[in-house]
Order: sequence, then structure tokens, then C-alpha cells
Amino acid sequence: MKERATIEQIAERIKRAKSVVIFTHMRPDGDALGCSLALSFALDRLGIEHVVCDESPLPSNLSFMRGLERIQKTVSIDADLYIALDSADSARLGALSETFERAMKKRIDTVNIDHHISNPHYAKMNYVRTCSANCMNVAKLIDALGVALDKEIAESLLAGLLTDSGNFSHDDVDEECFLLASRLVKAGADIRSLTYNLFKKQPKERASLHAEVMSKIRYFHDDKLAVITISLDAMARHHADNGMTEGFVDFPLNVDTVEVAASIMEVKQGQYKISLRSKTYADVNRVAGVYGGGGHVRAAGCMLFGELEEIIDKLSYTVSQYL
Ligand SMILES: [Mn+2]
Repeated sequence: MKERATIEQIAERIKRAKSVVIFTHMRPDGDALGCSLALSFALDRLGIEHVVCDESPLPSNLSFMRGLERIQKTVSIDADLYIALDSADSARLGALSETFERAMKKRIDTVNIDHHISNPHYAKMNYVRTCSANCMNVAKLIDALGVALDKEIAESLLAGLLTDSGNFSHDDVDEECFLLASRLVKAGADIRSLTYNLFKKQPKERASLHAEVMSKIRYFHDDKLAVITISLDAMARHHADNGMTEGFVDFPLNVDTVEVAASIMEVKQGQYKISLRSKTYADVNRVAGVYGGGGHVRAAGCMLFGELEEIIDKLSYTVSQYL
């Protein structure tokens, strides 16, 4: 039942569909929304009835994306084709995974288009190709459907490509990324506004909290470890909420001498959430592991309990073992 399919075979199946449901993963990011909306715009051009479904509330930082209003929480049409995009397994669809799994047993065809190497080919037709962003796979599909790139499609695809390639900075960025970006810009995508919305825009509360936190970076071990602390008191004074500290830890990591950066965020009195990043060699997954946390070699986290200065001492000692 579970087959590999070519993009052309999937395009043919879509053209024969009476109606389609497009699914993407829970807590969607720019790539998930970008490739889903781009395919939705392409199906509009072909006059194919469809809906786009995602179980999660849409992230406020992506509210600038065009077409978000078409995303529904549940399947409202009787479709003969279900397409999952950017979802490494069907469980990633969250509450909608049951709907997708059930379709496999009914007479509804399922398609899985993804770029994660771990994807187990969970649909009837599967196109899994490792690349920077799933928008690169969906761009191929839109080409195979014979739909020309226009501004709406191009901006959706470029939002995804920028997001998952880390603004063209990750290891897997290759010639194909730039060739696609070039086509998307030619088709009318506004790279300046996309880059601003995805990577630079912030509320003033975040800017002032950022300034205070970064003015107090502490360095240890010949400036190879940098530590920032974010207290509940500072959050309250700047009227900031938790989501606003996203990305704070990258700032001390970019200091030229620093190999490991740690952000220590107060969750409640005596409890701190630690985020760790490393630049080139230190394994912060193992640092976090010492305290029951984990993650990846370059990015990991854990929870620590106690008094702040004791926590900094402990953490600093543990990090020194990996520097
Ligand atoms: Mn992705």
C-alpha cells in the first residue's frame, strides 16, 4: 500500500481529485504554513475545491502571511484526497492525525510530501526528499501541476524557504535553494518584507527586555561560556511575556570568544529553565543530560531548582567539563 511516488504521479492524482484536504503539522512554522498555503493558492488557480487544516492556534509572529484565514481546525468537506505536508510522521498532525489515519482505511487516497529524513512513508503515496525546506518539494509539485508562480504563491514558498534554511545559513543550503529563491523573487516575492517579518520584527517590550538582559552578560572560563539571566521581575517591568525571550540565547553565543551560551530563565521562585547553545564543538546535549534534560549537540535544555547563584556555579562547572 505504502509506495514511493514521483512528484509527477502526485500531480496527476491531484488533477483527478474532486476535492482535497491539505494538512500540516501542529504548532506550524513558516515552512509548514508556507507550503500549505502555496499549494492552496495553486489549487485555486486549477479550480480544485479544497480546505487547509491545522489543529493548532496560528503563531502570532506569522500573522503577516497571506491566506491564513483559509486554515480550519477540522475537516469540513467530503474530500477524496488528503495531503499531509512537512509532517515527519502522521502523529505530527496532532488532533488531526486520527482523521488522517482513518482516511487510510476508507476510500480516501493519502499523500505525504516531506523533507525529514526520518519520515516513515506513512501515506499511500509518499514523496520524501531531504532538502532545506518542504517548500522546495511543493515548488516542484506546483511546477508539475503546470501552475505558474505568482506573487501569492511565491511569497508563501519563500517564507518557508527562509524559515527552514535559517535565512540561507544552515549546512544544507545548496544551489537549488538559491535557484528557487531567484525564481520566487522574479515572480514578485518581497524578500525585504519577508525577512523583516520573519527575523527582525519585535515588540518594544522585547527590545527593552533584551537591552537590559544583554547589558548583564556574565562570562566564565576565559570568556568561552556566557550566561544571561531573565528574571520574572525583569519580565514584569518590561511587560514582556514568555514567548518574547525566544532567540535571546543566540546573542551571547555570537560573541567571538564564546563557545557555549546559557540562558537562565526564572519560571517561578526557585525554578529556572535553562537553554544551552554551542557554537562549534561543545556537546550541550550532554551538559543538559547531567540535569535530566536533553536536546541536540548544539541546542539543549533542562530545568534547575534552587538559588540562582548556586545554579550558575553548578552549570558553569558542568559546562567546563565540555569546553
Ligand atoms: Mn519544514
